[in-house]
Amino acid sequence: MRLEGVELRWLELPLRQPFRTSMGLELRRWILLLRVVTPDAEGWGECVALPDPGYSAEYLDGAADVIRRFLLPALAAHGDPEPADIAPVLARVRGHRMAKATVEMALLDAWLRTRNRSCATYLGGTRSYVAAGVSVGIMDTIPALLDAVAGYVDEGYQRIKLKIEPGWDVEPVLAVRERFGDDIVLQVDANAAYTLADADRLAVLDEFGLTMLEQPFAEEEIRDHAVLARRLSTPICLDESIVSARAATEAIDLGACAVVNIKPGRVGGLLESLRVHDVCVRAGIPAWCGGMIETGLGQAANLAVAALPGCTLPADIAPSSRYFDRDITEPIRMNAGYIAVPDGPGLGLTPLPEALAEATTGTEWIPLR
Ligand code: OSB
Ligand code: MG
Repeated sequence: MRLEGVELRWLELPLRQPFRTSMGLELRRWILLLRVVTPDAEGWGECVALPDPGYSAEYLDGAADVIRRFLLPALAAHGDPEPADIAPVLARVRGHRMAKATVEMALLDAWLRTRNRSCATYLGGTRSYVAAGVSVGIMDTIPALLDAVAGYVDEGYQRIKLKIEPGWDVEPVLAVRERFGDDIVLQVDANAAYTLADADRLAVLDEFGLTMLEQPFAEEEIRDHAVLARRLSTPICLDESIVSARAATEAIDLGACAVVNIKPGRVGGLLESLRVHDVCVRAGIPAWCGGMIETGLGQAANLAVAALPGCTLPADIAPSSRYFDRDITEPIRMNAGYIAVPDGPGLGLTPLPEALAEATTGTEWIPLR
């Protein structure tokens, strides 16, 4: 695939509701897009890094810097990469997986468009609809949380995920179970806010029939997750810790998780996501596709992952209206709790010029020849 150049594009999109997690409060989403231009097609990538290094070590301006200074020159030096070449060419840069995933997503989109193939079929997706889950931020009060959850249950989401942190864990879960009963599928996500010293507190969550407890401890604390997993009946899911297929294999082998959250950005791209998926299938571990409050572009890529046969649990994929007044693509829609996997060429969605222009705060063109 011949690369003419790429455009970096910065966006700012107000969030419809503030989103608070143990990492902080988000009122708007700053986004970096990468548009790659080839003679035959353009492709789009979305960087999922947040502005601050609170979820993982990566952050938005750092990702832009790595893309500009290290990833693009490596690609340009290689010449005409095919999808399978991208990760090996970028491997001389350590880490920076979200930055690498942005580049791979754009190149893969262009490559697939040239071949008139969809990303979901290319990866091996077997689902045309994906069960949608909602990730509910930390609220100021329990009544505010119950109101929010009531709205999501009415909208038809297939499962509810509550963000938790010390001081906001057992009480909100108890309140949601009391109000909505045992029929709703409920899980919690701590974004690494606890340590093994909190094991007694976390064990109380076993009373509530949660589908999973996601990432209680820090990214590198695999052994502590394994210790907790032996104490709790609630399945442990890892998000931040699963940075690669190799990391997934080791976490599963060590008994640190019984469920895996797959995020293309966190593992360095869609092809590595497929490898993580395959590790889970071989181990008999259910997987699901996580989210990072993406635009329709990022959600289109996530939908391709969520369509894989081993992604058997509801995804953190929600309609555009959950996040933004106006998405930059045709809006992602939910129908009775399900979202259609795009089946058009490439990602199947492209930015709408007017919506894109409205959200854009800056652009930079980088020629590659
Ligand atoms: O841990 O899954 C996470 C958002 C930003 C960073 C980390 C996470 C999240 C979410 C949002 O939970 C899920 C979504 O995109 O709806
Ligand atoms: Mg998570």
